[in-house]
Amino acid sequence: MPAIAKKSGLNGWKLNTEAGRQWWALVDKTGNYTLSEDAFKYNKATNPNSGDRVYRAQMIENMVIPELWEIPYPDDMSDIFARKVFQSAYRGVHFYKHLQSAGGHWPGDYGGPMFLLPGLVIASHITQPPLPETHLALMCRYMLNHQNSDGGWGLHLEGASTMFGTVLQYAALRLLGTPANDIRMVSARSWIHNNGGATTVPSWGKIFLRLLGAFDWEGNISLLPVMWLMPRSLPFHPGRYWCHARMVYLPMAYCYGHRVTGPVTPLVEELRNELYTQPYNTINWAEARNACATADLYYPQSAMLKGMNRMLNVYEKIKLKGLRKKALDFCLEYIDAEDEHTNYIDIGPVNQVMNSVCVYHAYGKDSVQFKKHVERWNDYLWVAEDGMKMQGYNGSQLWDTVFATQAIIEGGFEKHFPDTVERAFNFIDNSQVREEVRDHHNFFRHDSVGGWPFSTAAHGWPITDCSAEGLKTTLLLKNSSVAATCKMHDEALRLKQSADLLLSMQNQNGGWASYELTRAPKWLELLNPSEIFGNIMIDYPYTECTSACIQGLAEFSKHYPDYRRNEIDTAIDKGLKFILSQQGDDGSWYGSWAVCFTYGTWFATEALTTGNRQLTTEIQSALNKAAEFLLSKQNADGGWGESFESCIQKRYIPHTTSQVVNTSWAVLSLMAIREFAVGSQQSAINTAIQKGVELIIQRQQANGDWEQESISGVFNHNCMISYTSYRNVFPVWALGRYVKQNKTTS
Ligand code: LAN
Repeated sequence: MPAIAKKSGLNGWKLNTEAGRQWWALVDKTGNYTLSEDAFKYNKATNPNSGDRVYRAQMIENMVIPELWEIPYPDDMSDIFARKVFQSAYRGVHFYKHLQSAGGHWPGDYGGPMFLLPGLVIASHITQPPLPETHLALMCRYMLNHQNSDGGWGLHLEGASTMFGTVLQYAALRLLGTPANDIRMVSARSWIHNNGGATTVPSWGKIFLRLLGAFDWEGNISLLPVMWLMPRSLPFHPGRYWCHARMVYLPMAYCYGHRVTGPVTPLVEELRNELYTQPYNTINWAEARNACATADLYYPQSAMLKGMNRMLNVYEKIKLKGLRKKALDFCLEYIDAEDEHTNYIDIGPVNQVMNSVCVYHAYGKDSVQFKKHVERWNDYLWVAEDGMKMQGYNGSQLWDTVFATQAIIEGGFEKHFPDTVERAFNFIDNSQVREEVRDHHNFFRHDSVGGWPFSTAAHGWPITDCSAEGLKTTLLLKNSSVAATCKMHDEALRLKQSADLLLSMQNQNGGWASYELTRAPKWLELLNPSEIFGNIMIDYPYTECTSACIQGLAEFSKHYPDYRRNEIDTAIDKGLKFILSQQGDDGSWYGSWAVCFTYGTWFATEALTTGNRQLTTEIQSALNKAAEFLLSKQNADGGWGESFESCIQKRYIPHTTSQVVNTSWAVLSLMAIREFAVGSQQSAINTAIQKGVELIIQRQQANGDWEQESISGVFNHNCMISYTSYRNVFPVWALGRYVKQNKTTS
């Protein structure tokens, strides 16, 4: 354990922000900034999710909690319960406003996956610039904090132990100086050995170990760089992959083709000895190639892929050198373009560190490219009471800001917090993509202008639903009491560009995917080599993305009724049909990006009840079924709670306790549906809403915050991810909707 471990407590860490960019620094211990270390206790046994306490403590230090009598509920609100709801929502917004950055966005912990930080530690070992000394202890603390009681680590922080998680944390902890005889390393090693040793680590783990020099090339599947030179019209051309798969397999192919390996230091030699169940030089690497630990196996490699791999590994021995060089030159050109397009942030945490290794290999450690990469490492790091982690993106800035804004204005709270909303609007305004990136079609990018990214303008990859939420929020603000101060410069042009972009991103089947059109058939999933993620090969249409696009376009048409009206109407109708087609027999919708059916159902029902459409009998019956589904899942305490296992197993699996976030989605959804419900269903819905809202209020803390409960985000069915903002935003949104619907009831 580094010597600095004891010295760098959490009380001196402070988040800096600039135009959405976020980075943590240890401020001068002698400065004014001190908080009690006691505030930052983390206990995995109580809750493996940290509560983002370090950032929150920094922001709420001087917060004064409003007394109930100071909260100004509207004069026409005669119903006692509605007043209570109003006060709770008001406190929720009052608390949350303190977390807003000067630039208008809401920073928050976006951790969860456990395979990201080790990737960075390995990259820094290969490229040798030391990670700042102040960081090392906190990184170790994070990894050790998340060790499971059986000695291993999961794919994500709530997951049961996997070979992927365990081998990577083990290697990273050792690289950061944890001795092999540390009791926690000893138990990690026995987990690894008892479960088959590191030869059974899934393919991405093999790639990381190989870069490090602790795995043999023979044991890796070929990532065939020459695929990039094939005709673009081929259905399996990598330019057709989902952009995340495309951008991760690109640097992987570069490293594979160049056999990039870090320095085999004595420590790496030790890892070779420690990670395997037999001596390193006796391992049968060809056999290891297809081995995957049972604990990890979620999406087995298909027979077709295995067959292809066998052939490709033969090709590797006879490959055409000239062609390989040409392919690798293209890979580097594309890596450079991605770096430039995203200001070296890159689309995500995996290709960020992989590209760092590639440019280090191509241009050297003193190159501008490499230095720019290293600077951006900080954008991915986050400090919370569990230590320093690497996040799933460079943040969720835009996403959190559009949701927070909608949550606040739903109940009219912008009247009470105009500055907060104005600052949020400025952030949204500044985050829209205004220019196309260089040579975007050559590098397989869809158009970007008019879109919004998930994080920051500097990252710049537009996403369908982020764009739609950006558009919708901007327009909703025009109808709010802060319209005068939330004016977008060049609004008509920019919002039309946004609508154009959304229209261009709709698939033939009416659904919207995440970043781009679906570019290849579903069978391409048979080439998914990851073993641990589902649905990564192509960009599939999603209920959530489709719902957001429908809502964005519908709002747009209200404000610009003459602009491409027929096309928008058709797009919305096709989108609604797609959503109807996704409803399960039990009336629910599967959610792909959060846990799980309550999330999907909330999105779907928002779209189906979106104004300015005719309520067809089909929609009516879908809404009735959705209500039945939600009613059937309400717990006796009034809440809803869903386990992340729902995402993995694709069937509803209840959590052991109600969750505030699930409850908020369910209640929001029921409130969207209730005006379309009839007879006895309507009164059942009303009771359910009342009980759900009561639970949300009960769970609120005196300062207006809600406790961090279980993890709520997910990607690719199997990996969970934290959305810290959700525990504040969705309760406020649900309470706000209740206020809106009950303003004048008595
Ligand atoms: C995200 C984060 C945002 C999310 C929403 C906008 C919420 C969603 O509605 C659409 C999909 C999207 C953009 C999304 C896709 C997958 C991401 C990028 C992530 C969950 C963040 C991290 C994850 C990424 C794939 C992690 C790296 C792992 C790989 C398998 C490449």
